[in-house]
Amino acid sequence: MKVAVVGSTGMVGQVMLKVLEERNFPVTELIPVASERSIGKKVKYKQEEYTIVSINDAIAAKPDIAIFSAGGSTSLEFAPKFAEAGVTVIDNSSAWRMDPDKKLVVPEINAGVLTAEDKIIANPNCSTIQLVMVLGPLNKKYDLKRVIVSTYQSVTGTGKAAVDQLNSEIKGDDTIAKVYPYQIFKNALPHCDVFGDDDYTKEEIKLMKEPKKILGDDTFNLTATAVRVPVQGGHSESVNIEFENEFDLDEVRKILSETPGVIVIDDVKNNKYPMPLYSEGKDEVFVGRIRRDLSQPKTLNLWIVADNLRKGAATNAVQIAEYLVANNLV
Ligand code: 11C
Repeated sequence: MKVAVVGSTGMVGQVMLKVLEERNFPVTELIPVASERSIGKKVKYKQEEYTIVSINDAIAAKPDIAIFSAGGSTSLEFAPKFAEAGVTVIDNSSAWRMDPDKKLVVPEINAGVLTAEDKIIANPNCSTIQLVMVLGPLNKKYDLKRVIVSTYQSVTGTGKAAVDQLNSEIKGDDTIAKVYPYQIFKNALPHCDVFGDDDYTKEEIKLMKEPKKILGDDTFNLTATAVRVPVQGGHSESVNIEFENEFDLDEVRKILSETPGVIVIDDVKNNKYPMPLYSEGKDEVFVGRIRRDLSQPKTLNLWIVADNLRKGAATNAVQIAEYLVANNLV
């Protein structure tokens, strides 16, 4: 496969290259793409250096697959141009996710919706991916009624400048330009992405809409509060799930343990539960603190953690590419 990585110098782009390499994706030619100022620079892939090219040169090179992580406006402008050239685009931005003609895919949950006709495929938001990895199998068994999710999101979700802000604040250096409206070190900001007219942030709206599309089910209600915390390893989520049907806690643990890509860490007597520090660099979604909501029947509380740059972005995109290759859809 000839593979273009658009946004190859960004935080997610760099992890894309790492994940393609680690998973031994059948890359016959790598075409790294980045903004004007990076053209001509090199990126490393499998011990070799590849020269960064312009996005138009990448289209002219006609890759089989282009994995985009370059922001919504680049995706809106260029994904259709790649698609017209016959390239299958896997797009990590929010540009196409809710477009009714585009598939929004978490392979373990809904890869079956993909066909060879899908030329622009959307990769969901990071906090959505880890949520649906848990909601999907439980919905099948118990039927979701209402979900309340509160997130604790890593600064890596905002990008390198946010990581730099946190690290500067830890060192007591206050001279760096701030990405967030407030200090993030020693703080928690109930503010991920921008606020809309409805007083929800864009991140919260993504969390409320994307799971229904991925699960192909809009019969349940979902509400979200997204919070940025001074953490780097991954996003965490406290999730309250009300089902239509009664559940058994041991069965819930069994279902989740048997879900590919999910690891249950739930042994509170020994202080074992998922944490972002230990999810960093891992491809799985970790779930723990699985317990009944004592305030009402048929309701579960749990805690989900995943590396937002891996399963939340790069790994999920590469898994989509793997599925396309394995099923001759590209
Ligand atoms: C965050 N979830 O942590 C965001 C980053 O729509 O793909 C990814 C934004 C997106 O701020």
